[in-house]
Amino acid sequence: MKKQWWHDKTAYQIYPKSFYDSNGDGIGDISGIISKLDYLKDLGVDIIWLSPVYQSPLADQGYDISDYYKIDPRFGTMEDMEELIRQAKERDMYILMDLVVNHCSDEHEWFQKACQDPDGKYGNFFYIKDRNESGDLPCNWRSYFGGPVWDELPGHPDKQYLHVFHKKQPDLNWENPEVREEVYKNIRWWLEKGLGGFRIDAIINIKKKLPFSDYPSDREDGLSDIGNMLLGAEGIGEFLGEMQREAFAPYQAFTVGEVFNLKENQLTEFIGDGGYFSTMFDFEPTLFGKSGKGWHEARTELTPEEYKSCIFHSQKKIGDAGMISNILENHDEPRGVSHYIRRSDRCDASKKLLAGVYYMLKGIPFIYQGQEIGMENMVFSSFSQIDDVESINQYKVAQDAGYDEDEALKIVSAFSRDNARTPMQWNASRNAGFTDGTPWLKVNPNYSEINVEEQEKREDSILNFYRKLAAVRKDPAYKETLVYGSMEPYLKEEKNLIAYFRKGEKTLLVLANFQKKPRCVSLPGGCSRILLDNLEDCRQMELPGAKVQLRGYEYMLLEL
Ligand code: ISL
Ligand code: CA
Repeated sequence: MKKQWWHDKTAYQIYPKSFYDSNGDGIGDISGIISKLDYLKDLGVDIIWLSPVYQSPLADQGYDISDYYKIDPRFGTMEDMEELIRQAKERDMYILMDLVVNHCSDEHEWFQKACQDPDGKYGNFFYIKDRNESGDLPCNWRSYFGGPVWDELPGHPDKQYLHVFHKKQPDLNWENPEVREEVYKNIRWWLEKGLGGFRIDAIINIKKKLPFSDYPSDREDGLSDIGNMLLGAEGIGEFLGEMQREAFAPYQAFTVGEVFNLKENQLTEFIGDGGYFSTMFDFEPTLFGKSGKGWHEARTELTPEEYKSCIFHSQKKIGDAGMISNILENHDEPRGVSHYIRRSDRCDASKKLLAGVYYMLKGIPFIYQGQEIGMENMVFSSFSQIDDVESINQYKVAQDAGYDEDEALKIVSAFSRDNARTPMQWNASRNAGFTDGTPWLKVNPNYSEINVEEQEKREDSILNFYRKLAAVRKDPAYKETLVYGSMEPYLKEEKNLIAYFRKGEKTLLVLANFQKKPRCVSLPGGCSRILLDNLEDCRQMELPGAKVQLRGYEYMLLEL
């Protein structure tokens, strides 16, 4: 693997609307982010990805952009954004924006013009089809947020347009070179401003299998999961390669792809040397136990064995092909500690253990806001507390599948994207210190126990453990091993133990006793140093001999 500037970095995702509100309107903003840069620097963060802050009607919380060159006034101004980039740079940090170019907003000028004149230049920026006499849709694909991907083109009852997400997110026609040029122009414009790069949204969807055709239906609605179409769509590489050459490469931009449904053997093409992206997320644990049927059929609270098999499998698959990025959660997923640790075992120790396991894997660690203090899923007591479009759809999907309202609410609660979108918990004062006003989304009531201020003060807090993880990864003595060393499982068959080596200049061993019961583990050789322990100040610990005794949920990082 050719070494790159981003390989040894630690990244952090901010969901701006819920991070920190500087002016009391209940909505987090860019000034709020600027005021927390030192906090992030202290956490060992080098790269900050902002979920969208562009001008948007916020139908999908900013993933529906109506002007790619403007900042939404609710988040601040262009000057704020420039100030953020400048202040980050001063601290040796990089800012990433979200690149949402599979679709734009139906309020974007391009779509408005397409509605005015579907046969003109902007009609070809989208996928617009005439309605035929029988009223059949051009194809039976199901949009990600429910219902057909086709909707009537406003003002044109005889025409329909394609949207694989919400109907306020019309898909851009990437087959049209003018669209692609507009996208690259925008990317270069932002990189010129000194942006570090982008997180690339839902990118696999830009290549459609054409001409439009039906796939076998997989639910009673007669529609077919988009994944079926994506399997047959060939040639995305031409678009991505072009974007890389025309827009990213000249700036050495860091890019992280949100890539689902990747075909086998495409890994090197995507993230190998000279690949389309610098890296992409590993979604194997995220996707485990989910099906196209809906959240009612998805697994919650994965067992340690299931989590282990996901991470071991993907680490092996990736090997040295490229640099992956590892996550426990993001703005679309439940909180990692709620998803991967069973309720009865959720505590500081188990949360730190989970952090230590994923952070030391090969790849770039991404921390999602609040993860570093062990924020948990929300308990939703009524459907009216849910804001997210996907949750609203899944509530209906569960009821269509025969669940009653209470059951449907439970199902949606486990997966709702709002779990991760509740405001960041800064302190124990009103609204968790997120805002002086009324927060746009209810604060998780557990903020009086789980908050940054409390954890700042406590040496053994989750927050301080995250700082220690970052410090080890940055330590010149271990950096080469942790960034480029191989990852090899150890005692894989031992139930509720997650253990693996990182082998490079040094040999390191991660041991995680993922259960309440203590256990004894034999070491493969002598241990020369304990680098981390989640239950103890490791500097005061005695070096283990041939065996190490682990308490319930104890985590150790050893140098052999
Ligand atoms: O393909 C999926 C899972 O297999 C979908 O979950 C989909 O790719 C994913 O929802 C894409 O998410 C991103 O784009 C959406 C936006 O709502 C999400 O917040 C964003 O992360 C549309 O822009
Ligand atoms: Ca605000």
